[in-house]
Amino acid sequence: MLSVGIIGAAALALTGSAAAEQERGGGGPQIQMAEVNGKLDFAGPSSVVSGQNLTIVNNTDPQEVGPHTFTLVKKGKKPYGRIIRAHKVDRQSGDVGRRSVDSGKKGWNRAFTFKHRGDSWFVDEQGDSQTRVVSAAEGRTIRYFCAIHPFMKGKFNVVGPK
Ligand SMILES: [Cu+2]
Repeated sequence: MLSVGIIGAAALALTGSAAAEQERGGGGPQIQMAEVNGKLDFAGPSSVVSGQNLTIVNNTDPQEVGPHTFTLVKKGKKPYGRIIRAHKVDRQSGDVGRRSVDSGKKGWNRAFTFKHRGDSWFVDEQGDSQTRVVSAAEGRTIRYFCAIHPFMKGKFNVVGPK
């Protein structure tokens, strides 16, 4: 899926931001929005412990690549209309009225579907981050994508404490 070069660069990006996170007294897993070898993608862990804080970080330049969302979804067709409405996007100006959408239990747990709202975060600043607890139960698979660059996507398994 990813070349060795991409993994290496992503690991470097993760190392740098992990250090910054530790300076802020944070820690915990992160998912980066990154541009690696000229390609936008998410870089994050394949599993996260239920109840742990998960931070999403934008490491790209919005002037060059535009904003992103980190939006929980399911497989298949994506409910763009519902995502756009949940973020209160003004269709004329493109302004985003609500950056953070937290549905269901507080924290990362609920995917957007054609029936209901899910969890999502909109970001248009480089270096900006958002932390929420992973409130999804152990055994779930969380899938996410960027509603602005739908080829940006990833998933992680929610696991129990070791
Ligand atoms: Cu994006």
